[in-house]
Amino acid sequence: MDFENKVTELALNLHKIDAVKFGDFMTKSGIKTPVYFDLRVIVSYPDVMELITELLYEFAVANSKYDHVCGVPYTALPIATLLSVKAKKSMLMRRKEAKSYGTKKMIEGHYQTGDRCLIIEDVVTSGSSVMETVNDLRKEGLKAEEAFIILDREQGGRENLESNKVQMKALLTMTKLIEILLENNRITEQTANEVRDYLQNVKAPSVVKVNERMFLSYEKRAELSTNAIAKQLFNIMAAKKTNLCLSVDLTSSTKILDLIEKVGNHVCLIKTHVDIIEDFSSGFVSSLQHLAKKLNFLILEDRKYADIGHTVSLQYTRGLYNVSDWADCVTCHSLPGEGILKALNGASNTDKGVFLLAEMSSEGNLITQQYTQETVKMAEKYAELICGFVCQNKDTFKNPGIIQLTPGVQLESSKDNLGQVYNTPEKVVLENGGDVMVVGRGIVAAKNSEIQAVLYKDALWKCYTKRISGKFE
Ligand code: 5IU
Repeated sequence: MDFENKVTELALNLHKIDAVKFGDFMTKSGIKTPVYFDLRVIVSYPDVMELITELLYEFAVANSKYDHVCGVPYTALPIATLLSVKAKKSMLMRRKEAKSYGTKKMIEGHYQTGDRCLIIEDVVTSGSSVMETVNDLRKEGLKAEEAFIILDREQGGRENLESNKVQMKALLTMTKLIEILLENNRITEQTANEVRDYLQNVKAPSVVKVNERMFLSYEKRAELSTNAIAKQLFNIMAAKKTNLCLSVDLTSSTKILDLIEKVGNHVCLIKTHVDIIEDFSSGFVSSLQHLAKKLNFLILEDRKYADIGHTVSLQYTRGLYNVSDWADCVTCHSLPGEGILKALNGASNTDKGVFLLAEMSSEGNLITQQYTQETVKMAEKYAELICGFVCQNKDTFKNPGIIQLTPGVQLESSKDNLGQVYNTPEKVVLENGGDVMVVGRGIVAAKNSEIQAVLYKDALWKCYTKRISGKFE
């Protein structure tokens, strides 16, 4: 049987086993539809499974260059399995939920960075399910650029996938399916027309281009910020051409001020831990502020507040350090719940920002994917307060007005002996989506910190310009 005949047989079979139904249905997103697909039933029909496998194999898989196949959970999993066996190629499995204990692996199976992975899916409407799998594979450094699917509903999925650099090939389109069923008298002309009208009129919402912020300039993003400090920081970065934040983890105020005097021109943000300074004084704070004005950078106190709202409001506005008096922004955990944001929100009359901790750079930290997602959600109500997230991944959030502050950066990837993990500028900016990169010991411990700061500044800025040019993949 030739390919066309097999496709016809598949269409007729899908109809026969009720994997495609006509009538009045509601889609997941609440839109009325005259046609409904449920390919989950195919597992009960080995002949149909075999036919699909053969078709996918002949049509696409046999001619592709790839190292693995990966099905979009769940319907496509058994199909991917059959294909993997038929093609004698490895299969990878994507989890829907990350395990909460042990390794936080989303992808099961053995693979190497840079391996190519084909995506297998049953039905594509908007393409968002395919993108979830693609994103998880890409996070692992795998290449996912081709998706082979059984049926394209022709409602915008192909375009959405293409705009995310995924080429889609489908065995059947909705138009073709209707044509076959009509020709073989399985549906009436009226049903066919209803479906055609529906296709003309109803497009799936476009999937937000993954990480639009990855391609937008800092100037543009300043316009999109709802927090005044994020706006300022974006503008400083654009003006000074630097996305480097120096973490001045020194314990003497003179040493800190001396260092900032040398490198302040090359950074957009200075990050402090004032509680490690042995000779802290209000004089130190005024000198720091003076330098910030003179050299045009903002000040982030990396306090990582983590208590109940009431306590945090006292910690922020009172005590020896009186942080709210001088820091443009602070870091804060989401762990205690929203009260902590309420406390920080109400605490100052001047423009302030909060970087909320969504992920950490240290090995074995207990933050789970769900915690990260809930953290991002928690921030939504505080658009005027949140200037960014401290995180490690480009998919943590999408809002381009918000800043991804990423620590754990050195020119070479490495670790320290207390669990800190360092990534290179390329990895952090191009792959992981860092907007402002925090460098501490990479500069502070150098023999000549100014030369080193310039090295970091140039390397990081080069990655950013490459990133917004979109030519990095
Ligand atoms: N920092 C991290 N990782 C994190 C968070 C904060 O390293 O996940 I949240 C802080 C700790 C230190 C600085 O002050 O960023 C990084 O310094 P080094 O580049 O010296 O490791």
